[in-house]
Amino acid sequence: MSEENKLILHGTWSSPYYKTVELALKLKGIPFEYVEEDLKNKSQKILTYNPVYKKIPVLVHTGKPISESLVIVEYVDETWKNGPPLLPQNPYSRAQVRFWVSFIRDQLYKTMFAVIQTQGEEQEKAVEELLEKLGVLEDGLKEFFPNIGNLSFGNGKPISESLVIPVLVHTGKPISESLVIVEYVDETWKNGPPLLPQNPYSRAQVRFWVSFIRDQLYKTMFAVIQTQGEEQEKAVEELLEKLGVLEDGLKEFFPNIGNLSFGNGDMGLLDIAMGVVFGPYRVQEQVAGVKIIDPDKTPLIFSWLNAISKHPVVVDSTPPLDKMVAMLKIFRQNALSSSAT
Ligand SMILES: N[C@@H](CCC(=O)N[C@@H](CS)C(=O)NCC(=O)O)C(=O)O
Repeated sequence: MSEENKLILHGTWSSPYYKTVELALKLKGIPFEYVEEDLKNKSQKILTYNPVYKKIPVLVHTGKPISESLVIVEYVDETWKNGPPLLPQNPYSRAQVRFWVSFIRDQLYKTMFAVIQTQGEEQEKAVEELLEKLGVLEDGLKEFFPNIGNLSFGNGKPISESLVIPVLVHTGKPISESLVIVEYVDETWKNGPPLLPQNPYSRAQVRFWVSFIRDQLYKTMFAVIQTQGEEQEKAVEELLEKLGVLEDGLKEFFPNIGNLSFGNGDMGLLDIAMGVVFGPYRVQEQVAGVKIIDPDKTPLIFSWLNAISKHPVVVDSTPPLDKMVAMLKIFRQNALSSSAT
């Protein structure tokens, strides 16, 4: 392998997330160098390559690191077009694969671990929950992958997702999960402006930061609105810390985000993910009675949110301010009174 095409995978043999990437690379026939990491004593490389989560797997391609197993798999599929595809070509089938992969990861993994980590009555409950979720998966497979007994492409060829194992209705076919829908829209309508960049590494960065915003920021923002006193102070502190992590990531990967994530005034998936929760941050600050977006501490995020709020599509679809304030006040009040009882 030439130096500039060097591919290094950092992992731990027992990790399902590492296995996801290992299988994807092997199925595509891509040679790589493997570095086993000791998670109890993480190497400096992991801390540098994945400063946000400090987790494996990390794939390093031509010196550039990519984190998060499913982001890596999509990157691999988009970069090496020669080997067998890891996702089907048809946008609707791709949406189904992404939907069920996220169901497996968000619902099944956790419940499976709960079964292993418990005993007695607690374990019985976990088993019941797992069986119920497996039933949901079984029904989904019956509908969307009836030939999965012959793997998910139905042709006997293994692909990684079969191993790792709002609703949009288009031509009568439903698609669920907001981020799955956005990728479907981008792949189906090619005429309008793209929602993801074309370059696979930039796409991986967008997917990584979208999942950070969704998994880390949304929850903490809601915690700020739903709490008060000391509990709220803690939530604000956590949110500011996470916004700092995002600010650093933006500085490195999207330095022109003050002019939106494409850098040219166009909005894409990353701007949508941030805009839907943090777009009305002034309303949230007013209702929660705290300051969240500080132009001194997080100047890029501040200018980014301003650009999002001025985009004509956003201006057109933003509800009246007083309506948002009233709705959020009720939301906060309900949360505070239910936590008081
Ligand atoms: N969402 C991540 C999860 C990765 C993950 O949880 N990795 C674990 C090993 S299984 C890890 O590195 N843990 C170290 C830590 O939490 O400090 C992915 O899909 O890659």
